[in-house]
Parts: sequence; structure tokens; C-alpha cells
Amino acid sequence: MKIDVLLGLQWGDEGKGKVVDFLAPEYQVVARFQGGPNAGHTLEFDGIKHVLHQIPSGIFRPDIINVIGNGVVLDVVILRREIESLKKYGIDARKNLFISKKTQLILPTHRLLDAASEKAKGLSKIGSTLKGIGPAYSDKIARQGLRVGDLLLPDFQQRYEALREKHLNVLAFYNEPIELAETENAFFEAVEYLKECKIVDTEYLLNGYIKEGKKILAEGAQGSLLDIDFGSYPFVTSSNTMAAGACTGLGVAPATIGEVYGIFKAYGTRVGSGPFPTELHDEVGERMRKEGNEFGSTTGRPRRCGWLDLPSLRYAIMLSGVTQLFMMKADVLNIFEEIEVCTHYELPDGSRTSELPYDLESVTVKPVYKTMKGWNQSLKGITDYDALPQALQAYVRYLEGELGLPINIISTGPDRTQTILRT
Ligand code: 2SA
Ligand code: MG
Repeated sequence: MKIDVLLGLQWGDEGKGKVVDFLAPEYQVVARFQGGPNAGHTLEFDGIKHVLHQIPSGIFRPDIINVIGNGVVLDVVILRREIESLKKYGIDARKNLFISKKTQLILPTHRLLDAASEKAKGLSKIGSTLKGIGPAYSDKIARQGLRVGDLLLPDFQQRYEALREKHLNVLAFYNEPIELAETENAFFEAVEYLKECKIVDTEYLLNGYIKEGKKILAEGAQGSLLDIDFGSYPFVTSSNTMAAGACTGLGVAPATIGEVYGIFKAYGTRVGSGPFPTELHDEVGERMRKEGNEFGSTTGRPRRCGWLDLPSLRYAIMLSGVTQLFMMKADVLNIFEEIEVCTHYELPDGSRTSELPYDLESVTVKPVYKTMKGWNQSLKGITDYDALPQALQAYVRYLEGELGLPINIISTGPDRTQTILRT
């Protein structure tokens, strides 16, 4: 049995939460392999909208095992709050949730460091979610981070204090005021709470499940263009958001990867700083943001909006070996009479390329667009692909041709039921 991977192909917020929740009945296990509480995965059903930050999106299905892998960075306070808030829906998240001993912990000082670093960068800030992601991953790579398994050790407090001391020195360098008492109390309360969770070597757990023939879905966070290696560096997140990240972030071999589902929005959005070639600074972008309710689900920040960008989608597909595509939020484009798709970039010397330049910050590319007819009608109540407007079917066919992959799911609204399955 293989592990299927689900990834965002853009800058995050493609609708991964909805798709995981939709596909979950076909799986016995859902595992997160990177990112942390910077993620905001939105699921909507029975008229209620849920946003998950740390817990995998399989948690609403009672029979599914959810795993937080070693590649994740964990904010225990946010996790605790999330587990508690699920109780009102009758969900005992701790029953079906396993956390890797090797998952890195986000400390209260990591959040202070994130804020201080962003402030120091001034106008060139990354636009981080300020959840402490970058500093927590920095400590992992610097081989000084604390891991979930450390909580169970008798000298956890000393280890914590030693790292805190290092952080305080850096914060003193930044000359930032340090207010820790409250957040540290919450941290240690949450640490005690976490000890009641299932903390295990999830690599053994998952490889055991593979042998038993259980179906596993690896749930990516953020998007391919925010990948630490291949995204628009330095305006990226601090983890590998591509399919390979599922191997290192869960401890599973490359040969165990099966389908790679690439999720993309019918248009583009980006939250935070960094290049976005097809960004619309005009009224069209404003309408997209309003129609698509494009505001960060973790920070509430307005998302930048623009047309679909084929060169960057092809790049993301190549990096992860995507095997099938799911197109989200098609309904947001209902309001437009014409739809643009970026097919190439024009470089400053007038030549055209369909590849992503090394540095989109210093090389300003001009998107070359193909204009397509919009469908300009509601998709409400349509459950069958063949009943979709002709212009939308033409958009799908065109993208399939350009991207060389089938688009097997088309989402026509936020609810679980507003999902058209083509196969
Ligand atoms: P960080 O916090 O260090 O990972 O930020 C680095 C960059 O990565 C971007 N990033 C995201 N982009 C889209 N969605 C994300 N999740 C939230 C959401 C974001 C929100 O679902 O809406 O609520 O603002 C996410 N997480 C990180 C971030 O904007 C930086 O550009
Ligand atoms: Mg999101």
C-alpha cells in the first residue's frame, strides 16, 4: 500500500483542508508532514466553518487516525486550544491523534524572535504569520531545537531554560522588550496537557500501517511556491512544501509514495511579501478578493489576488511529480465575463520564457496572457461535470492540455457538497 500526498501548487490557501476532508473517507490515516500553526486549513460542512492550524484535516471523521509528523513545528498552546475547541462537536481529538516524538517545539521565545526579525527587516520583511515558524526551524537545523519527545525527559525544564537563555541574548541584540510570564505559563500548562496525548515514534507507526495495507494521505501545508528550496526565496516558509517533504517529514521512503494530488485555485493568491507576477492591483483584483473572501485564515490579512500562472504551476507539478490535479474555487470566477491565463513571461529583453527566472524580485517579468471566455453564471446546484457551463468546461480542457494532467475534482463552493468529482 502506498501513501498519497496532497499539496498546494501555489502560495498556499488553495483549499487543501476542504479536499482532505472530502477525500478522507477513502483513507484510514491523515498525516501532516511540515509547517505548523502558520497553516490555516478551512473545512465547511453542515453549515459550520472550521479552521485547523495544527491538527490534520482528517479529525472530523471519527474513524480516521491523524498523525503530526516529525517535519512539523508544534505550538503546544495552539494545539491544546484546538483540541479543546473540537470537544463541542463531540470530537475527542486526543483519541485519534498521534504526535511524533521528533516534532520540533515552538517556544514562546520563537514567536518573539519571529516578530523581532520581521521588524528588523523593515520594508523587506517576509510577511511571516508571526507564529515562530522560521526561528523554530532555524533551531532544528542549528541542532539546538527541543522536540516533543524531550517533554517526557526529566531534565526538560533545564533544556528549555538553556535554549530560552540563548534566545534572550538574541532578543537583547535586537533591543526588543521581553514579556514572557503569561505566554510561558500557558506554554507549561499546555506541555502538561500534551503529555496526555499519544506521543510516539510515528515513523514506525506509519511504516507499520503501510505494511498492514492501511491507506494514508499526507496533507501538505502552505504551497509549492513557498518551498524553502524552490519557492521565491527568501519570501518563503521554512519547510519543504513539495512532495519530497512528505518523505523526510514522516519518515517514509520515496518508493512508498503513490498518487500526488496537486491542488490549485482557478486563479492566484498570495499572502505575505514576495513576487507575484500575475498580481492584479486594480478593481478586478479587488473583486476577486471580495468574491473569494480572500483573507488569511490564520492572520486575517487580505490576500493579494491575480490570474492563474501556468509557468509557476508547471514548475510546481514538475518538482513534486504531481499525478492529478484538483481545481478549487471555480465559482469565484463566475463574476467575470473574460478570464485571463498567464501562459509565458516576457523578460526585460523582450524574449519569452515559460520557466521561472532565478530571482523574480530583481528581474521584473511581464505576464503574457491568453484571454478566455468566462461563464459568467452561478454554479449553484450543479453536481455533474457535464452540467457545468461550456466556457468552464473549455477552461478545464485548456488547463489540462497545458499542464498535461487530468483535473479530477472541481470545487464550486466551500461546502463539502459543492464538489464535482470527474472520475
Ligand atoms: P511563515 O509564518 O514564516 O511561514 O511565513 C513565511 C511566508 O509563508 C507564508 N505563509 C502562508 N501563505 C499562505 N497561507 C498560509 N496560511 C495562512 C492561511 C496565512 C494567514 O491559511 O491563510 O492567515 O495569513 C501561510 N502560512 C505562511 C507567509 O504569508 C509568508 O509569506
Ligand atoms: Mg490556508
